Amino acid sequence: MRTKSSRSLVNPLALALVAIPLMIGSAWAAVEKGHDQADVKYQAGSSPLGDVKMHQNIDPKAPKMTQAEFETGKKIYFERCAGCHGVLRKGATGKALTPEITLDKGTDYLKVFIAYGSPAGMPNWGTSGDLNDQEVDLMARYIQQVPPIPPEFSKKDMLATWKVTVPVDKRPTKKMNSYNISNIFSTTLRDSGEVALIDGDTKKIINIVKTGYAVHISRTSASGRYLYVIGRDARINLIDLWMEKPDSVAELKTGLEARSIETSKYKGFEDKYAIAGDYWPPQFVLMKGDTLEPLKVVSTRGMTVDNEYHPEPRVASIVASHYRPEFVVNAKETGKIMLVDYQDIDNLKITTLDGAKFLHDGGLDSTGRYFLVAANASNKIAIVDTKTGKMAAIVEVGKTPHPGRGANFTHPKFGPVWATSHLGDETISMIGTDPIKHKAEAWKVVDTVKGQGGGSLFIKTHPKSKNLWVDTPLNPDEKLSQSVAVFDINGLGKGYEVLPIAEWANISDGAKRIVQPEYNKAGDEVWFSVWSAKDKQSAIVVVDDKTRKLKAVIKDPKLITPTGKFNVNNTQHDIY
Ligand code: DHE
Repeated sequence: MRTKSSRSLVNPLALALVAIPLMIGSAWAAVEKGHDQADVKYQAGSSPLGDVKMHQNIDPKAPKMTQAEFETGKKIYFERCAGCHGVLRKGATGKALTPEITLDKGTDYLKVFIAYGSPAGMPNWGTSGDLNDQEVDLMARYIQQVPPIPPEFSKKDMLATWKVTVPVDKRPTKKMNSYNISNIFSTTLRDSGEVALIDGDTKKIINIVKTGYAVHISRTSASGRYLYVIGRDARINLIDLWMEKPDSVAELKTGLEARSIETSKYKGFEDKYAIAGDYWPPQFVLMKGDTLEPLKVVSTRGMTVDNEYHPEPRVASIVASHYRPEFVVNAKETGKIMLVDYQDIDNLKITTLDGAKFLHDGGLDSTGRYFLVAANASNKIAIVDTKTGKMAAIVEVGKTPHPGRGANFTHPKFGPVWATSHLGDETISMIGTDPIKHKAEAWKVVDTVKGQGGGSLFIKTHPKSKNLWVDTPLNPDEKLSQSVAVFDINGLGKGYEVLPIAEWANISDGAKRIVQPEYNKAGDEVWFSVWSAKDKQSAIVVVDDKTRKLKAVIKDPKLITPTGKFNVNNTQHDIY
C-alpha cells in the first residue's frame, strides 16, 4: 500500500534547513510547478533496466543495504529517476547523484529532497504519494551506494536475439491483401507491448502484433512495404505489409533500452538499411533493412558540445536524409548531431555537428532539406541543413519544446514555417524555414501564439489542411489534458477552438489524456488517442478536418493504452 511520507522518518533539523526554503521557493513557483512536475515525471518515464542483473558493490562508507533492499532501490531508481539523473547517476537533465555528492549530503537531507522535491524541478515523490516512507528512506540510502552498471550489448549479443521468422525468399513478391496499406495506422499499444495495425479506410483492426516492452514508435520504409517498430527494451519488429495478414517477419534486440528507429530513404538505398538508437548502451546500430541483421554498432560516448566527457549520451531522434545517403542521429546529453553516411558501412564516415545539449525529438521542414530538432532542456531548436551537411542555425524558443516531428505550413505573413509546442509553457513557436524567398525570416521565431497551456507533446497539420492541432496531454488540468486546441492557420491571431475529444469518446472513467494528432493519407481526417491506464478503457477518436466534427470512435478491448499512431503514407513521405 502507498502511504504519504510522514516527517517522523526525517531529522527535524534537516527538515527545517532544507524543506522551508524549498517550500517558499515552491510557493512562488506554484503556477509553473504543475507543468514542471508533469514534464519531469514524463522525462523520468520507466526504464526497462530495473529488471536487468547488475552487481552490487559494497562501499563501507555508504549506509547498509541488504541485497533485497538494493534490488528494490535499483528498480525504483530505473522506474523513476534514471530518465533525468542518468543510468550511471552522472547527471543528464537532472543533477549528478554520484556517491561523492550523496554521501556528503547524508540520508536525512536526501530524504527531504526525495519526499518534498525542489523548485529546480525534482518531483515531490513522497508528499505526492508516489513513494511511501519506507521507499523514501530506501532511496535516500540507495543513491549513496556505488551506482551499479548495466552490461554492454555487443553485436554478438544482438545476433543471439536475432530471428527471421519469415525469410526474404518466403515472403510475398507482391501485395497479397486488399488493404489500402498506405492508409494503415500503426498504433502503439504502450502498456501491452503491441501495435495495432488499423485500416484507415474501414477503421477496423487488421492485426495486433506483439512487440517490445512499452513499445514506442513506428517508422515506414521508403517503399511503404515495411514497418519498423521499436520497444523501450530495444526490441525491433519488422512488419511486412504485403502479407495476406500483415505481421512480423523479423526481430532483433539492439541493446537494453532504446527509443528510435529509422530506415534509409535516399535514392538507390530505399529499404536497404535500418538504424536503431539505444539509450543503453549509448550506441546506434545499422542493420539490413529486410532482415534486421546487425551490421555495425557505433558508440556515442564522448564529449559534449561544451567539451566535457559524457559517459552515456542516449540516442534520441533519428531521421533519414533525402538529400544524401545519410542518417541524422541525435545524441541527447552531448548535443552532438551525427550525419552517418551509409554508403560504405565497413568504412563508415560520420560527420559530427555541434547542436545543443538535450536533443530529443524533431522533424524535417516542408522541403525535406532541413531537420529541426528540439534541444528540450536547453529551450532551443537546432537546425541541420541535410544538403550541405552543416548546421543552419540554433534558435531559442519557449520552455521545453516538444514538437514530435513538428508541423509545417505556410504562414499567411511569413511564408513557410515549422512549428513546435512546449511542455513547459503554453506557447507555440513558428520558425521561418525558407532561406531563399523569405530570407529575413529564415531560422527566426517569426510568430508565437498561446495555446491552451503547457504539457503539450505533439502538434500537427497536413499540406491539404488549414488547421493546426495542439495537444496538452501532460497538463495537470483535466479540462486541458482531455481536449485539444485547433487553430486556423489563416487566422492564427484569432485564438483557438477547443474540441472535447475525451467527451466524444464517451468512456466512463480513466485519465483519458488526448495525445498525438495524426492525419490519414488523404489529409481530411485527424486521429487522436484517448489514453487511459492499462486497466481502463481507451479509444481513438477520428475528427473530420474540415468541419472539426466527430467522425468516428474506434473502441475495442484490445486497444490498450494507445498513444502514438503512424500513418504509413505520411510517415513514409515525412508529411507533417
Ligand atoms: Fe517518446 C518520439 C523519447 C516518453 C510518445 N520519444 C520520441 C523520440 C524520442 C523519445 C527520443 C523521437 C524518436 C525519433 O523520432 O526517432 N519519450 C522519450 C523519452 O525519453 C520519454 C520522455 C520518457 C521515456 O521513458 O520513454 C518518452 N513518449 C513518451 C511517452 O510517455 C509517450 C507520450 C507515450 C508512449 O507511447 O510512450 C511518448 N514519443 C512518443 C511518440 C513519438 C515519440 C508518439 C513519435 C512522435 C512522432 O510523431 O514521430
